[in-house]
Amino acid sequence: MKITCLSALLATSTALFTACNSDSTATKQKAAAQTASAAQRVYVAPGKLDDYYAFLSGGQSGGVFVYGIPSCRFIKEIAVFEPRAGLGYANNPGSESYLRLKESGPMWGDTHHPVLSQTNGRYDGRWLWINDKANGRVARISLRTFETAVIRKVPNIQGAHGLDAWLPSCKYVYVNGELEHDFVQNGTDPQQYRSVIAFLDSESLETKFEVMIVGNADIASSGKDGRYVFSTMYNTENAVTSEGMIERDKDAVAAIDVPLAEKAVAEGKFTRINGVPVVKPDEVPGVLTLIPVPKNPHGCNVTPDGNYVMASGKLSPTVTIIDAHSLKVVAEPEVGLGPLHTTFDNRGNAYTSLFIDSQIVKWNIQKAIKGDPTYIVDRVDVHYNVGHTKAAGSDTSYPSGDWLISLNKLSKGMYLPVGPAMPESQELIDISGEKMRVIAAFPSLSEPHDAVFLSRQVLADKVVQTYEITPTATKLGEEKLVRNGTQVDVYMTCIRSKFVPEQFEVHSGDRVTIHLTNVETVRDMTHGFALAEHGINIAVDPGQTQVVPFTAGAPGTYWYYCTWFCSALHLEMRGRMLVKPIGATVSDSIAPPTLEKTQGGPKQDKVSYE
Ligand code: CUK
Ligand code: CUA
Ligand code: CA
Repeated sequence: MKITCLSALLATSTALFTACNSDSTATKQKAAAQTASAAQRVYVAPGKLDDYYAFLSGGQSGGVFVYGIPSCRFIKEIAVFEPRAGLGYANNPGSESYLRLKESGPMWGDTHHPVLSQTNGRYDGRWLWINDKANGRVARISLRTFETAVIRKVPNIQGAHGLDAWLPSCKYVYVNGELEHDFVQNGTDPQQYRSVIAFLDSESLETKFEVMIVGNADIASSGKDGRYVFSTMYNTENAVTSEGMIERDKDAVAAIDVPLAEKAVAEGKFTRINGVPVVKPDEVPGVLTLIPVPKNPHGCNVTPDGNYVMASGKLSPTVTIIDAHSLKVVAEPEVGLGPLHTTFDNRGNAYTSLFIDSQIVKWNIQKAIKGDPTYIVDRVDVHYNVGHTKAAGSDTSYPSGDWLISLNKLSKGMYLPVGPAMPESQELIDISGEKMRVIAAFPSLSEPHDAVFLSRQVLADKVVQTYEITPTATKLGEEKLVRNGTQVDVYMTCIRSKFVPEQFEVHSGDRVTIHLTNVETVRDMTHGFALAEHGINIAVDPGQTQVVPFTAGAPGTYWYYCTWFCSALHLEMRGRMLVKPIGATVSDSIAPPTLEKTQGGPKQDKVSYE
């Protein structure tokens, strides 16, 4: 009845409204007021900026989605593991982004865990790391440009799942190998399967060392004091079937003593496997501690003060609270069915996502530790089957305690039906008060697993207006064609509303490379370059140079044109590649044709308007 009333108020449908008459006017007014104030909470007027950038992993989309919070407006997709013509990313063989992605593995990915860089316990707005679970890769995105800067395959890892930065320094990012495999012995004997937790230089993403584990590592969260990092393990059985993986009553949270691992590497106590120093815990006592927790835990989250690790029970209706320094279990409060991930505010509360109950439960950490039965503060229904949940700043030492996002796996009837597959759904929850309040829901492409929020103040002045001009950029007035046998390099510029050159000549079968620099100096003036019949379409942002190699096709005229609507003369922003038969005379000149030729023919004497 409550829902019907709400729809009646929104839709002002007489029929529905009549159906609600049993409810009091006061209830209706209250509902209307709540709806109105919820709308106000998320309303960001056109031209006004949101308070937060929310980075949502794109799951099978292979990238990262940027949303404005609280408006829930979709702002941008950052392409990482999958090409995007519209973003000028990795779709053109030969471009830097293409080569970087290609070199690291397949041209697609499965992104789960976005992680922001920190300095002194706060987000610093430098970098965002993201994993590719499917192909064992990690990428670093520069937040100056919101572009992928580095992608690396991590040796000895299948299923790069949990990801976090080692705090407080962010010297390493570490990534969990979720899928045990045979990199040690190279066979198919499951007894020999192992996995690793890999420590990567946080800037270059080069793997510095790994710690071997028996079983797997799922979700990651770093301690805050430069000592331990934590990972949940659901397959301590080292089993290869679903039944086998739930055999034991207990699994574990793994704690790795990072300074001790570093020391072992420095002292040569490791085995080099596929080029990487791998530390084996039985050779370095203390490097790995397994803390028993109820079977098959999932989320792993360290509290903002760095004192506790929360292992969310998944199969157990509990969250295990572990002292992050002594590694002892201090409490195991029941929270509800299917606890997956836990996040924090700035007032000592934890918020745990309950997959089976489709709820977020808010509970007080100290009360739970002290055994005070009133530790549950509030519950709120979400729609439906929540996976990750994240409160603003929860991974830092200074959470802000205002907003929480619930990343729901199913949206069922929440949006217009668009076929059997429905969009993913996120809900924005106001956590500033004692009671949580679901304020808004917004759909997204498949499928965000996790999210992080960054305050606008941190980033606003760090994002650059244009790309830095590279040494290899083509400068305005220095455009040229360089022919070397069948290799032809065309150094081209573009600026509203012209390519220079607007024509060049090659032979059929020539290897042509266009070095195209967008010489615009103002933000947002992106141009495109699509070349007919040659399978090429790229975007070039202000200051950026894109390199476009291809083989010239059959003799003929091929237009290239700008694909981004940039000016009133956008349609006129085009030029010709003139392909001559092999052996024919070609000109190296890129000068525009004489006026006479410019006009082409046959000419129309006049244009008739009848
Ligand atoms: S996770 Cu990757 S399976 Cu709970 Cu972070 Cu979704
Ligand atoms: Cu340049 Cu359209
Ligand atoms: Ca298990």
